[in-house]
Amino acid sequence: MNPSHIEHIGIAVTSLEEAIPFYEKVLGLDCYRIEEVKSQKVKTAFFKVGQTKIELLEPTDPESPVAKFISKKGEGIHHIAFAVSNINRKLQEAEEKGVRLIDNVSRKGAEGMDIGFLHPKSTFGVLTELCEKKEE
Ligand code: CMX
Repeated sequence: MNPSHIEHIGIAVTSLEEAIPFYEKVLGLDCYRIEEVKSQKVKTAFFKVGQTKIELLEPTDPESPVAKFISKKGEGIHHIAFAVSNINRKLQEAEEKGVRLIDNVSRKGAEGMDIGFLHPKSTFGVLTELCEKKEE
């Protein structure tokens, strides 16, 4: 897999409006982007910490994965995303090694990245995302 770095940590929150001030006013980070990802039924807010980002996730639909996560486990760390190259080959390699995939092929996520998820039941309880930035 050889990820180059942790691209982002996804944190589920019920309200971006309520959560953003903690990251800005207490941690002193800058919210540089807010984006709705319709396919994932979330609104996201991004902060950079070195090479890694914090991605806050607010559900936009009560049936969305993030809404279900919050109602079951409460707000908190939702997933970890690793930056990889050749994402579709990496997803295939994970499957060949016995990992259950959520996405067999990558799809578009926030910031135009290609993303694919590994199932938390195969990854010791941590929803794991692979993501790849396509050159513009
Ligand atoms: N981390 C760890 N475990 C999780 C989890 C998460 N984020 N989300 C769900 N689970 C666990 C549940 O607790 C549950 O465990 P138990 O069976 O032990 O109770 C199990 O997975 C099944 O969960 P569920 O609530 O029944 O939900 P579904 O099976 O319908 O969906 C999952 C689970 C992971 C397949 C789904 O949430 C998914 O496809 N996630 C990937 C997409 C996503 O999360 N997108 C939002 C982020 C988008 C972005 O970054 O842009």
